[in-house]
Amino acid sequence: MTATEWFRRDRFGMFVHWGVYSLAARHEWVKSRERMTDAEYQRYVDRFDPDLFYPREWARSARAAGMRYVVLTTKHHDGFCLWDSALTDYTVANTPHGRDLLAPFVEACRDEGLKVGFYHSLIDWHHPSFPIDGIHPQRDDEEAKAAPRDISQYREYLHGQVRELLTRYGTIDYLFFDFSYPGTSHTWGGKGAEDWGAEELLAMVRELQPDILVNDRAGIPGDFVTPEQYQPSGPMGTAWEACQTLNGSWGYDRDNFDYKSPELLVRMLVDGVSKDGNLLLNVGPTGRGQIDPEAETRLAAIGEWMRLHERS
Ligand code: FUL
Repeated sequence: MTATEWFRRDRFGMFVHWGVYSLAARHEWVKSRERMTDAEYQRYVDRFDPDLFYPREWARSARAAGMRYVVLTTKHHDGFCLWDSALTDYTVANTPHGRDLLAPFVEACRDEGLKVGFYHSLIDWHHPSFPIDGIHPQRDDEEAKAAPRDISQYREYLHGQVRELLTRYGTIDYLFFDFSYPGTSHTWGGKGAEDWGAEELLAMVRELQPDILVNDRAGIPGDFVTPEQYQPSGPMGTAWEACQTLNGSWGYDRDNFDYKSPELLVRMLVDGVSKDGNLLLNVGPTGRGQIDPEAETRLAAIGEWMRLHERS
């Protein structure tokens, strides 16, 4: 079975947005939204100690909901890494938790028979060479803006980190690069694919993981496209996967109770499948590592619907 075949057969995956922003508990963009400096944001890094991180429970919840793959944020826009990268100190190794989070995640998924996906942000609000654009937390800091920033140094870092991710954890089935929409991430006048070195990056990815599926957000075509928070009106002429939130936020957002109903979530899944697409449904575990009850309830309800309607 080719990679695209499993993807089209499996149809339903779990997206997991999890990082130090989960401790802030008010959206994964909190650093940008509140224009925090690195020093201000450090309070979350210094307190990151997820004592309720049981990836087997995530995997079991995914499996029971009828999901067949799980995609975890290795690094979101804040630049914080969930693995002990040799290329930066800005990692989980330098938190009270002190150890890699990806290995237990990957192992738990495999044990539950789930395919393993990594999300990796192309944007990086911590790396000193990443340009300060209109969404960067330091966008009002004239001194920071005046300092020279050489995107080629960041590009090297990006490639090196992706190499680490694809060589340390065995087979990785899926990679979601995020993101490069002109006019948003590129308000510094960047060139998208060229900035990321997308052609070389993708060639390296395919060399290291020949069967991997890669999305299209590095600015060049990939294996599937990723409509975000909307359902396309029909088949897209290529493999596609809508990514959807439970409550409008990807990262844990404690005071946001604007949840979609289980009925709506099932409809989204059916809608996507009827149009030859997938659904990647997001959960945002708490800073302690737990999928909160609001999310669990919805996953369980979807699982119940699956159980009632499956044919074997
Ligand atoms: C977006 C990001 O900016 C969001 O935070 C989230 O990760 C979503 C899946 O992609 O472009």
